Amino acid sequence: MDKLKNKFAEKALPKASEIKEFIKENGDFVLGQYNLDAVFSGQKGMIGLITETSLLDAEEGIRFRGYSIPELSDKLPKVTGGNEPLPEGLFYLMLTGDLPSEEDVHDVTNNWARRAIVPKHVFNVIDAFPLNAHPMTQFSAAIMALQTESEFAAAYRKGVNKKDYWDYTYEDTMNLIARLPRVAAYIYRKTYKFSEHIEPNPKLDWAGNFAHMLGYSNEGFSELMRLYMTIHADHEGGNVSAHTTHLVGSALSDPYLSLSAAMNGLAGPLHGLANQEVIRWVLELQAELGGGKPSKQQIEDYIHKTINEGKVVPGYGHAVLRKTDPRFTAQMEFAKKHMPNDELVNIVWDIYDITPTVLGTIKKIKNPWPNVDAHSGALLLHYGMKEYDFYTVLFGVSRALGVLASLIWDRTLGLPLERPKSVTTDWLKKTIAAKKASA
Ligand code: CMX
Repeated sequence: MDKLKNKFAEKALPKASEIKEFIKENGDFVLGQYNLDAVFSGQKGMIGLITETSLLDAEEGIRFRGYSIPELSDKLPKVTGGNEPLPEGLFYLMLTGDLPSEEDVHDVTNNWARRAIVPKHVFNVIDAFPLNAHPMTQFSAAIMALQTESEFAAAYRKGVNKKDYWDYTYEDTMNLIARLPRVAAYIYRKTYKFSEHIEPNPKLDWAGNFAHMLGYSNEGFSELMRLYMTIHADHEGGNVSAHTTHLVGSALSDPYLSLSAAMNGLAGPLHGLANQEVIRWVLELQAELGGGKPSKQQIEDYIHKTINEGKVVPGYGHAVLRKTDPRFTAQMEFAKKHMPNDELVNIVWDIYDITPTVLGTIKKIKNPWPNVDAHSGALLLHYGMKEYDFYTVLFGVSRALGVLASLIWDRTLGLPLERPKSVTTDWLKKTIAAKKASA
């Protein structure tokens, strides 16, 4: 058993028994009530999921196992000479609940490097797509192609005992995370760089190696990838990609099937695709004005134009958050350090100055503040990654860390098939009418 698996088993198996006892003792505790509005508003705020890896607060933002992003920046190990947290460390923390030592993080890096070989047929599947296939379509399909390697699916077919599900889910998760950067970089180089592929360098950390395979040798870009892969990894359980992983996994679909499904959700413009939409929106604004830096008035006019055309302002708003997303702030801090004079970054900051006030005047919008996607594209463009259709794939590689760590917990806790009740509007009308009549 590898060291992380051993550590996880030591922590999680007793925890699973403890949680079973906790449910037995408190099963009848009432958590809340919901009304018809809640049902028609996408179940916002209804507690219906257990996710151990992170918890979101509307005002404060995300905490991973109790740690905020600034705390993680301070406490998670870094590469020698680096400033950004290593995503390996965040994965360790999300999985075990403990902060990793430098050595723990090193072990995870080596563990993933050992597992990183991608079978040839996966590359063939990617190569079969036309160049105009969206990178997220290619990414989701490539994860499906990787499913031939699922140890969970193979073990299930052989008749594995339920109590060992977590073990095979762990193996699939580790293999999948190890291989995703290679798969994603392959898609990037195939689609945009004439299929001039770059072999992995197993001596590098996971995110550093990803930057290398994408073809970016600037250390600033590697640092950005470490930060990016850390802050996008998890956002509690109800967001579309996390919930999808959990839902599909609840049918005992293996981690490959679950993650591929999640990536199809992440590819939606109200979720992860917003990161490409932000840059598209800013570039269109610039193009409309004939280039250069728009004035604040021009930005304000463009926001109004967007709203009047019945569209959303990408990168702003959130289903849970009611303040500036700390993931936005973390990227802003990075930009202040590495590229304070970058024109596009400064436009993003001007948009941040103006948009909350404008959106704040529209009553129906619950959160006028920026989310994670409002800033990321400008950072990537600064280092020369101009192919914005690829940005959501970067989000997807990172998101795998959180949702798959959660899936291991799902299988450890023996969480059941998810199956909420649905009703028809007719049923609601009849039920409400009957209740009113009897009152
Ligand atoms: N621009 C314009 N209108 C917006 C808006 C925005 N940025 N944010 C919300 N609204 C509108 C909604 O479209 C909705 O309008 P209708 O009632 O006409 O449908 C209304 O305001 C109420 O929405 P809400 O309750 O404030 O927000 P939701 O919880 O329904 O949706 C989100 C949240 C993120 C989908 C929404 O704010 C949005 O579309 N933002 C832009 C897209 C975006 O940045 N998505 C990325 C989110 C982060 C991520 O997952 O990566």
